[in-house]
This record gives sequence, C-alpha cells and structure tokens, in this order.
Amino acid sequence: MRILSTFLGLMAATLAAPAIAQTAETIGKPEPKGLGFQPAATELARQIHSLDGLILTIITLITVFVTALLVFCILRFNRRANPTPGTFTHNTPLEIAWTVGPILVLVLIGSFSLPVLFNQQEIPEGEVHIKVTGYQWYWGYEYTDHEFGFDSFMLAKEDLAANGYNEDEYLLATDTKVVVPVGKTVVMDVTGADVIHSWTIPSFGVKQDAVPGRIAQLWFKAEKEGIFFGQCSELCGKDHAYMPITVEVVSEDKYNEWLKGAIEEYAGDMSTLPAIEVASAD
Ligand SMILES: [Cu+2]
Repeated sequence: MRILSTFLGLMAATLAAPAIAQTAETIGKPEPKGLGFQPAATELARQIHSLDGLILTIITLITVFVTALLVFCILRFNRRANPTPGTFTHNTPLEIAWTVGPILVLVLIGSFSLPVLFNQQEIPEGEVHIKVTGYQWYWGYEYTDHEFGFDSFMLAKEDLAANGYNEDEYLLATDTKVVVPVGKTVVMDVTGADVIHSWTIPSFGVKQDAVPGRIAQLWFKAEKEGIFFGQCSELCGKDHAYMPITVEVVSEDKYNEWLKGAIEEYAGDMSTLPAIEVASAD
C-alpha cells in the first residue's frame, strides 16, 4: 500500500512539474538528406508551401521555354543552316511581347504572394502572449499574461535521453521549452538583448529577426500537437549554432496544467490562471 501511494505521489509530482517529460511526437525537425519543407502545422506554413509550389512551377516553365528557344536558335540560325543572316534590328511586336509577358508573370506572382505576406504581417488578436528575447547564446521567454519567464538553453548530448529526446535531436532540444495550446492564436513579441538573433519554427512558417531596441511581432496558430524545433537564424556570434528553439504544442487541458506548474516554479501570478478547472491527472 505504501509503495502504491509513493508511486502515485511520484506520478502526481511528475505530472505537476512544468518540464513535462517529453513523450509527444516530434513533428517539426530537419531530416538527414531531407528535401523540401518540414511538415506544415499552421495555415501560414501551408500558404508558404503552396506559394513555393506555384513559383517553382512558373520558374520551371520559364526555364524550359528559354532553353527551348536557345536550342531552336542554335540549330536554326547557325552559320551552316543560315549562311546569310538577317540585318534588321527591331521587331516591335516581339519587343512588346517580351515586355508585357514578364509583367504579367510578376503580377501573377504578386497576386498570390502579397496576401500570404499580409497574412503573416497583420498580427491578429492573440489568445496567448509570449515575449521572446535572444541572448548570446540562448533564448528567454516571458509569458506576459501570467507574469513569469524562463530561459531556454540547449541540452548537452548526455542530457538528451534524461529529458526524453533522441540522440539525433542534439542541437535542437532545449532544457525548457515553449509550451503553447493547440488551436489558439499565439502572438510573440520578439527582441534581442545584445546582437541580432532570429526566432523561427519552420513548421509554423514563422521567422522573425530579434533586433536589440526594437520589438517585432509574429503570430501562429498551431493545428497539431507535438514537438517542433527551430534554430537561431541570424548569425549572432560564436555559439550561434548552439541556441536552438523547442516548442511543444499541447491540448488546452495539458496547457493549463503546465501553466499552473510553471507559475508556481517561476513565481508568476496565480490569479491569472484560466478559470477553467485544471484537468485531474486520472
Ligand atoms: Cu544566432
């Protein structure tokens, strides 16, 4: 009986700790020899992927067309096939065509890319607010709604397993992570404390320079629960490669539970906890 209660106590302690042992599925991470993008977990990322597909198609068609023209000219107008070359210098219809054609292509690309850009840059009303600060060489996070914050350092190789990460997640996994609820709009204020850094999660389709003295914003609404990785994306000094980003997207219940533990651990404001009953751990 005592063993059972000790076990249950341990279980409860484990569940209450803010650093939830990492058991979630890893979704956003670079793969060896990977081509293309990491899987999209937000509308923003999906839009970026389809824009990439569209532009790649346009580029391919243009490249094939120009190559075909070149080959045609080489075969048709070489000295042997065409011994007496034409002496005209202008062809008005052709010049209009090669001016108007590219304009139309650019307008087409713009009509698809500008809405995607505006969607990223027009920051919606956030449900969760996090301030992220880049330091040489780690990230600091403040949950401004709940008045607590913590720093996030890269895990050493020997600490990966103890924190529930695989060996190939070295250089990606951090000791503490950003925890956000699934399906909620998260707005982040991004800044730098010393030099310029850049915060990104490729699967979310977000990347924002963290510039000292300025606050920039980014937003995302994650649609899948799981672990997502990013890395500082602005060369910021000797340990630039060692300040990764780990985000865990969890259910709302799990988020509230984490929030409660984090407010306790980092001395946040308990009164800011959502009124919803925190799910019991059974
Ligand atoms: Cu950096």
